[in-house]
Amino acid sequence: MKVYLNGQFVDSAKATVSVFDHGLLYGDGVFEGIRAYNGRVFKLREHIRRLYESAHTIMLKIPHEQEELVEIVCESIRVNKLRDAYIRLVITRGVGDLGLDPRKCKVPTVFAIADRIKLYPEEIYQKGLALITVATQRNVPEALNPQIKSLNYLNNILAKIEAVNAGFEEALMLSPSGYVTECTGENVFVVKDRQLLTPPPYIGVLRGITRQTVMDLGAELNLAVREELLTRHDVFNADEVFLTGTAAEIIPVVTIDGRTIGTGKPGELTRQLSEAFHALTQREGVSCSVKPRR
Ligand code: PXG
Repeated sequence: MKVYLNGQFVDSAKATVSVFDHGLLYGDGVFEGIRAYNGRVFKLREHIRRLYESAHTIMLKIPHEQEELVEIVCESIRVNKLRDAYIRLVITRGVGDLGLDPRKCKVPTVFAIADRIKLYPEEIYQKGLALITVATQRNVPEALNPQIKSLNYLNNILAKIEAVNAGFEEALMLSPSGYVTECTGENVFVVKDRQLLTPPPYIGVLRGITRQTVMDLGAELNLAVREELLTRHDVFNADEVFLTGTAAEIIPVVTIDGRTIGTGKPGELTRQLSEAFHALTQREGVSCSVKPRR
């Protein structure tokens, strides 16, 4: 496998960064997880735009134009001859010294890894997932805004560890006031009386690209789509609950904290949205078979 690293494609074994890189020392950097279907990169420009927004907030200047990053992502799937792929695009503050001052880091580190997509077990799509709420609250936007897709994922990892310790695969994270936020790497949706509801970004969630895609698809299915504050009571009593994310796509949820959601089986609207989502991933996206026009 070839990895893009600071201007060139290198063998994966040689794709290494310095121990003085502040991405490693402090989690000072931003990233995107992107997916290609059948040779086309899904929502690529949306991912690149979000990467620039994350970088802008942390005052990290990406040393490329947006279209150059589009080309780097495309080239990374082309050189590895991948058609269905997962691409991790990362920009760190770069090499500095043993102090967190970002001014010491003169050159950002840029890399892109394109690998085969690791699919979730088919069973969770068929049977649905059991969630547990955890004691670790989602980061508050006033401290570290979850809209910044930063390299600092310990908040999510702590929640994941709690879920796994309790024998569950995924954690539902709450805000300090007890509102539903998101899972460790997925956004949360509720279906209730043909309304499609998801928590608003200000409560502390990533503006997921799959989330936005599903909101658009919900509107096309004539659902009333809204961002709304949700409590545990709301999710326990939903008709359907599902999760969205680039890696996960759409995962039905069938129990939360021991409460059965709806019929206890993946819901009909969840199924319709998944079908519409898969159809979209097959027909949309930036084609990487030829070099895109500048
Ligand atoms: N919330 C959080 C905290 C995330 O990290 C999402 C929601 C979903 O956003 P998108 O834009 O993907 O719909 C994410 C995304 C991984 C992995 O390797 C994680 C994500 C995406 C892709 C891969 O675990 N998180």
